[in-house]
Amino acid sequence: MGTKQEHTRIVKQAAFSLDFDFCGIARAEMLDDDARRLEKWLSSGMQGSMQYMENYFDLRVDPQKLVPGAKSVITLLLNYFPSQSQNADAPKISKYAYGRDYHEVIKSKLKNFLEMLREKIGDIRGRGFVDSAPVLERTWAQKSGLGWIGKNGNLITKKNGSFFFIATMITDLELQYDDPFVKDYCGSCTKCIDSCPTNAILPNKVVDGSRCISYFTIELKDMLIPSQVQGKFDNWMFGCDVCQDVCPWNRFSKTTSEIELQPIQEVLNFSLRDWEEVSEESFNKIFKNSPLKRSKYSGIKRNLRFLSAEQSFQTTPQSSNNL
Ligand code: B12
Ligand code: SF4
Ligand code: SF4
Repeated sequence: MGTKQEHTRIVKQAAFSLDFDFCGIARAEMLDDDARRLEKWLSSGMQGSMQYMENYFDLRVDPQKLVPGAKSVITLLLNYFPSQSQNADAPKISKYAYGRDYHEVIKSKLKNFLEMLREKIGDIRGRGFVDSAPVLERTWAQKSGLGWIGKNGNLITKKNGSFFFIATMITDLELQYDDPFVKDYCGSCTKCIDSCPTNAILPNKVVDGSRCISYFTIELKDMLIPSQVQGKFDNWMFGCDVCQDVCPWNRFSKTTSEIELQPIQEVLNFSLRDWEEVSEESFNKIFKNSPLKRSKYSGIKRNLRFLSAEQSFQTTPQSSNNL
């Protein structure tokens, strides 16, 4: 077996031994088409107040600028589809946030991944990323053959749908590259576009981040959510899963076996009243390692106020808007 082949086998074996569900590899190269798409997205203001999306444009579209000498981008997927659901009357939380913060879970796996590769292959250079770095993770997943970008903007696997986190490792190791996933299995379906409560899904797989409920409930730091979206949140308090819940490919989701991602009991059991009454001290204690800490107590309270105003809005609808 050639060295490249042998190294590729080691990489994939290490990924599966750490319980990643899928692993694909792409050549580390400049992303020209994505640079154009990203530029258009930014110039249309679709990042809203997520200013970090405007930073490091050059690094975001060129892995060799992010990791000098980079040859390969390894993409790893981790399934987070939970086995249980929330209390039915509770304000809704996106499934990705049921368990422990995935940044922590995946960072520790990436550290072990690199150690395993160094042990078996030698002194390679590698940097692991999940979410917070200037890396176009969905693009790399598609380029590594793991799935296609759906009309809802998410990376969808044909085998198990889209409820996956994406992580990448950029390395100077030369590997065998997987074929990009060229097919698109959305066909004539438009369920996600038709169901998005805030009309954030635009044609050509463009999602306007600044209209997405996930943005309003998690990323927006203002103490007020704009009144234009009042009446549209459908009880989502943290994130939104509508465009994935309606996707026919998510019929094939299977429950995650990752222990760290098992739901925090309060996420499942809290009622609306519990959410309204929880103290800041208890919130910080219960959600210390949860993705909910990104919104902070004040953000969750803001979202609850918005949802409660929304209830009264729905009973007395006012002017319409074009969102
Ligand atoms: C900013 C961000 C957001 C913002 C903006 C969303 C957006 N559309 O960009 C907000 C806060 C709204 C958000 C929401 C969510 N997010 Co988010 N988000 C990110 C982040 C940090 C950057 C995304 C980005 O670069 N956006 C800029 C746009 C232009 O890029 P893009 O959407 O990725 O699109 C690129 C490709 O899809 C490709 N592309 C687009 N069209 C086409 C067409 C073809 C033919 C091809 C080949 C390629 C292609 O080109 C685009 C740019 O070049 C990534 C992590 C990361 N570093 O990548 C996570 C990430 C995309 N989010 C993730 C998740 C889970 C979510 C939510 C589901 C969370 C939730 N339940 O509330 C929602 C889903 C909303 C949606 N429908 O997109 C996951 C996606 C997993 C997956 N299976 O796809 C990621 C990868 C985080 C992770 N590490 O797991 N998110
Ligand atoms: S996450 Fe919700 S608001 Fe955002 S694009 Fe999907 S359906 Fe629309
Ligand atoms: S709901 Fe339909 S159009 Fe949207 S991503 Fe899924 S298959 Fe594609």
